[in-house]
Amino acid sequence: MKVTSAEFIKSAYTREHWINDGTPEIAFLGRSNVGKSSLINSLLGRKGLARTSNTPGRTQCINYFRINDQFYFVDLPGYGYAKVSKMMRADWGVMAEEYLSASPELRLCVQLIDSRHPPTKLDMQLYEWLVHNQKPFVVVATKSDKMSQNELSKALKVSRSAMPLATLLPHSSTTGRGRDEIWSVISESVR
Ligand SMILES: Nc1nc2c(ncn2[C@@H]2O[C@H](COP(=O)(O)OP(=O)(O)OP(=O)(O)O)[C@@H](O)[C@H]2O)c(=O)[nH]1
Ligand SMILES: [Mg+2]
Repeated sequence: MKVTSAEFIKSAYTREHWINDGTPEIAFLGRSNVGKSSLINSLLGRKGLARTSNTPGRTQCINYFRINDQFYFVDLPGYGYAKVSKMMRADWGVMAEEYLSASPELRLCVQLIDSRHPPTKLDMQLYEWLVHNQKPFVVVATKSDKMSQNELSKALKVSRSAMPLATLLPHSSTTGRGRDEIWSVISESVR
């Protein structure tokens, strides 16, 4: 897809601020620091549009980006960051489930996992929730540049067998690997 416009719209901290204007949404979900914001920037070819950081757990709100005046990319907070309180960890599940259930125009969930590791317990919980609730989703294995081709193939095999019902695509925001494949899944979902 050719990105002709990509614009940050807003950060929503509470449910009243979620957008529900009939525009299709693509949501990005994964543990904190897995590379959600980097994937969004890579797909859009805009370096600093979604804020990336070395401090996990930075994004605590839902960020909306309007693409080609056609659909939204929705950057959700990351889960599984050990240093946030137990309370906030429980909140993540509630917020995410609420968002995923309350967004009628949600066309695709992009679940991110770290390509170097097998899916974590929380990754598996999200995957199972998506399958159980019949949400259209694709799994992206991030940071694929951090391994050799051989290591990557082995790691992808492990993740694919843990998530047999998922389409799993490797990506790297440094090399751009996987961008076209991910875009074709996204384009299909908003057609
Ligand atoms: N080498 C490499 N580093 C990456 C890649 N994707 C993300 N990173 C790095 O990983 C760190 C976290 O990336 P973010 O995109 O901020 O992760 P996030 O999931 O948005 O994190 P939160 O918003 O805190 O939940 C940053 O230092 C990125 O530069 C990648 O494909 N390759
Ligand atoms: Mg982020």
